[in-house]
Amino acid sequence: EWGPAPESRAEADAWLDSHGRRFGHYIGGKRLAAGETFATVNPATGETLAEITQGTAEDVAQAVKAARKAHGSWAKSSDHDRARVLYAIARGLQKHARLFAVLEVLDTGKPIREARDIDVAQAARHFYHHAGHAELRGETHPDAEPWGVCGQIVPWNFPLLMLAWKVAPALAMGNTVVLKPAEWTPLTALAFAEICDGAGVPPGVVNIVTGDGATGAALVSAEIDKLAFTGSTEVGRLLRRETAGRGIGLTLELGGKSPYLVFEDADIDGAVEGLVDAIWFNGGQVCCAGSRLLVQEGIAEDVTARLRARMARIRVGNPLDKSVDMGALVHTEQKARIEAILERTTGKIHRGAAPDGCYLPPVLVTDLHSADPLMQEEVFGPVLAMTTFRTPAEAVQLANDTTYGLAASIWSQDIDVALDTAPKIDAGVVWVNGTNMLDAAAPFGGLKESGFGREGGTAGLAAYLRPGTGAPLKAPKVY
Ligand code: TXE
Repeated sequence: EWGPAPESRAEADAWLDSHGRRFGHYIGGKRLAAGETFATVNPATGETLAEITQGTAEDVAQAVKAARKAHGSWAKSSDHDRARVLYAIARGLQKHARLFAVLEVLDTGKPIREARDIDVAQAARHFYHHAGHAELRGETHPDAEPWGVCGQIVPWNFPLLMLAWKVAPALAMGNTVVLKPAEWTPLTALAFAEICDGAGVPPGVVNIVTGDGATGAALVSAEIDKLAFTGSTEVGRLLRRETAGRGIGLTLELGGKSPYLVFEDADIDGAVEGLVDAIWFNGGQVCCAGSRLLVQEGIAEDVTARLRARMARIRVGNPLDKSVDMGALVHTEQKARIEAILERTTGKIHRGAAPDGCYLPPVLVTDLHSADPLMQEEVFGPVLAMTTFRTPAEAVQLANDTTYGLAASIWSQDIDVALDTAPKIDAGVVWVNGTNMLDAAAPFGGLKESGFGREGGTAGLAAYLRPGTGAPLKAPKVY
């Protein structure tokens, strides 16, 4: 069904039209009338897709109140009942996979293949996974309680998937949520509200308030019990200060400058193919993108040559075209920001090909000094910065020469080299002969300036619970 022709946007357009292309917030199970609005734009075409309501502090307070009201009975509902709702959400996402995938493509510019196979598929997977955990909560966390009302703020690079990362564990553990999507990409969160209705989510358990950073700031200072944020390190730092001393739960998933180490005994073709995924997946707009390539000196020329040949075959263009590897950047502002960084670099720039418009080609920058901004700053675009190392010790030193610590990849055919290097790298996750391997069952999060706390796995569940303060839950029945 998802054949070779460009994916049709008819269903997505019909859905937008059915809302008059104007959206209000989703609060207490109701879609409110639109207030003052801003436009959300398709970066690939420049067209306005819809008008979105700019949430005020009053709107946020109303949503938090609805979430508070819903919390008592949701927290007390049986584990099985919450699991049933989460399974229904997962099935709803799968049933409407095409609508969600195309909406995501229109709003973000990412290629349809990724939206379909990763964003939507993984979002459903997160709800299935956490449905299982909801079912077992009484048994696995008998003494813990949900936090209560969770404020959740997500970025524009994986709008639906980041929503799933946050909403699924929160609901599974008995919390209610107020989620604010990013201002550039609010559409899938708004469509998700309809999945909640269809899945029997009680009114007020999930609330979506749209708006920009000011709306986010209002949510942070509202009467929430826990804050979960994914976004820039700059805002993350601010939020840590802002929430200190309030006794609320906090998880932050921030930026990165992840190293990608290729040792001279590595399978070079494998490592080059891995790089396509590490840095050009979603145009490099990925927090754990392998954006710093560190290659052992003896193979540097060979790696560069094969990488440049591979870059030339990356197809950049219309994100709805199923054969496209890299779509548009999320916004013209991002393109301008990235071009400015490239202008400042002293390195040698190698570019692939890209159409005019809000596109950038795959870019490789070589001959870099470790102090060059490209080796230090998060670009959040399709730009790979490369340098070389001589010894494994130097590789580790370079890998850790960053304020970030989100992820790392090590490529070597020698298990001793790989296992000796991995624990020396300061990163929340280290992949060996692979990259971007993420799963709902595995905890993800950063060290250093990359974040605080974990999402996914049992550590991610724990972040949505606090030690019990009231009467202990009934002990699980022993048969
Ligand atoms: O992030 P922001 P932006 C990095 C990446 C990117 C840069 C800027 O380098 O180029 O950050 O992106 C909301 N209080 N990452 O400007 O501003 C905002 O509305 C509360 C890495 O998009 O952090 C949005 O919903 N909320 C990253 C969300 O925070 C605030 C993903 C993220 O926006 C707020 C995205 C405030 N004061 C960008 N200000 C990753 N780790 O994946 C903004 N927001």
